[in-house]
Amino acid sequence: MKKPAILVARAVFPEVLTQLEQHFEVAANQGDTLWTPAELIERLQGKQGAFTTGSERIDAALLAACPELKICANMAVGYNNFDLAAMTDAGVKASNTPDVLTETTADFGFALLMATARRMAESEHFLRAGRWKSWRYDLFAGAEVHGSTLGILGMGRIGQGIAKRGAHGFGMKVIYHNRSRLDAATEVLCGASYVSKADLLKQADHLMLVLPYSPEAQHAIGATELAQMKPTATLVNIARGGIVDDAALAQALKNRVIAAAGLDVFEGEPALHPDLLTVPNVVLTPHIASATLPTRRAMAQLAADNLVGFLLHGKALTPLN
Ligand code: 8YV
Repeated sequence: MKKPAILVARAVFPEVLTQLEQHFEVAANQGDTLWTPAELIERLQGKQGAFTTGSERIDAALLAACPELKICANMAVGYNNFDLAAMTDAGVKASNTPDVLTETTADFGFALLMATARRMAESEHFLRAGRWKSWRYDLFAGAEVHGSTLGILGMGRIGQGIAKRGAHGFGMKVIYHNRSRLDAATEVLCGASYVSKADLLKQADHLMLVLPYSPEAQHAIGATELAQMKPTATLVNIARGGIVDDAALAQALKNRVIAAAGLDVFEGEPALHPDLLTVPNVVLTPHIASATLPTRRAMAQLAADNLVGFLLHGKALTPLN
């Protein structure tokens, strides 16, 4: 029997590619060329499956132009690159990679919080520039992490992982806001209490954004919200670009409306709002929250398993529709 044809849209671990080749006719992109939407459509012709990442937009126009496509397996837990309704309408299966990146991403959220609160990037730049001349009582004095109040906006798997680290590892008071409140047992497990968004903004010493992107979440944190935060507060975004109004944030950091921010995701990334590069009190990382080799391997494996499961056995492991 002829093997189904798939496209692996970005470079991937060679061993995952080898595995896929056992089951499929694979068109790969190990040179990791970033294709335009038209080039992606061209490469998807005659393909039943696609291994995608956050960089590939799967929308109604693409689906109409690729009638043989049956599944897109995203190597990411977030899927705002998918128009899920259009995929469902077109009868195209969508899958993501939940669970395998939860703890790694929560680790990174905490790392970015600590780097931001304790001014690690800013002080390292100062040191590298040869500006460290002597010890001083307030040199890069930052915000306390242990025992402070950690606010979490979005309380899914990753938010819960961060809450546990804060509550149980750092003795923090953890408050959260989410579309739906957790059950009482999970709140106890996470050491977290539910508050309104207004109280979250007002009370948090450190505010961590971990909500999925949706059009309603666009600029959930803008000038108005930043003005409600403590002037000593830290903001960390490991969720998605667009949830924070980056222009408003750069302005707020410049005017010390809040003390500092740590950002792993950006509006329109990989481009950054130019003002973010001019303020010292922000730690910037290139969307690496899930980037450990074991986790990225597990994500690639799960995306591959979704393709095999669906195209060969009719069932994706972690379907979205
Ligand atoms: C991915 C992510 O690295 O899983 C997600 O939603 O944001 C990251 O873990 C990125 O989306 C690439 O696909």
